Amino acid sequence: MKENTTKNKIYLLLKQCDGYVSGEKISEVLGITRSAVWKYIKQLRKDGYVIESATRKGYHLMQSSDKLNEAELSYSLNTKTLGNKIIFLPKTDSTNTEIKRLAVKGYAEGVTVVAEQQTGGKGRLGRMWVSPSDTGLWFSFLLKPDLSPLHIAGITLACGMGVCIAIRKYTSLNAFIKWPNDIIINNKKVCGILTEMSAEADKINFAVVGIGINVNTTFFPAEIQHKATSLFLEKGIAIDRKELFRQVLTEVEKYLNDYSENYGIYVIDEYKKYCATLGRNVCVVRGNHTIQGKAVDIAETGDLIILTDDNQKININSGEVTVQGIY
Ligand code: BT5
Repeated sequence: MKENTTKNKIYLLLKQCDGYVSGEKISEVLGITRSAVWKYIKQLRKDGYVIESATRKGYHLMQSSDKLNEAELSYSLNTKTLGNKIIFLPKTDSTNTEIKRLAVKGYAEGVTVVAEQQTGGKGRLGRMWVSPSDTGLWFSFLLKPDLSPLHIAGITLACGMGVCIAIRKYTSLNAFIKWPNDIIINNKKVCGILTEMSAEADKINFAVVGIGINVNTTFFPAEIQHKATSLFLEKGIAIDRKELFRQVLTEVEKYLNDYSENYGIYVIDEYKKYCATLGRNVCVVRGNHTIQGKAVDIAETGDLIILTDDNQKININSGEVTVQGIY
């Protein structure tokens, strides 16, 4: 951990400086020997950073790597709570599971785990989330909201709103939301959100929100090729994952705060503007029968309201919804 921190500090010193930084200055600022500085420079190069060295001038960071690390992820992050502590893991089973482990250890609200790769990425209802290395953003954060478990759906919707807006602002792509929480572009899924919670009858003990975004993915396994896309595939250029991460946390925090303060009135209104499900024909599986109808509204609770083919309005709060024209 200490090694990592020193390496990150050297990285930040180089990043914040336009030209060369001498080895002497780095060793003075960080209180380490010149040979230790050299050791960390070699490690940074191994991580993919291009760092030039010149006699008597020192070191110059030429090019940032696309590798994720704690220092880069938190660099100029202006959120108050989300990401107040960032833990980066090169590989883990699932960042949601990791956050649950931290919650049990008593970690504070806002702690965020980012993984380069997930070996057991989870979707809802035991489904799998494909999370290969070097391409996506797979992360989760811990919330301790002063809300009843009835509000958990609203929390997910607020997070979906935040991701949708961050993607729009950062990439100018026309992202929409497929209810409840898939972010789609050109009718294909670019992001999924998994919210889990530990709760009592009237109180959420903690909630874990996990967000998976296909950022620079170029290839998907055959079984999801028809429905998955990435920001790279849609935009045609590689996207800076760290900058996108910061934007997503910023927007998500904004919508979450708003949700806690106003119980979703504003969030739901905004959500409706970006919800691709509304106005389309849908099919919902409930137990062993299916309901056909048109998605007409989103309730304040976050439920999807459907006008059935026999003219009844029903609220859907979970279950699989197939949306005509999407997937
Ligand atoms: C979701 O579930 O969409 C929630 C996904 C949440 C993933 C994040 S990553 C960080 C955190 N840690 C975790 O372990 N999970 C969270 P659901 O609506 O059930 O959708 C799952 C379905 O999406 C799968 O059955 C596939 O059909 C499809 N899918 C799997 N991987 C995908 C990918 N990378 N891109 C697009 N679609 C995918």
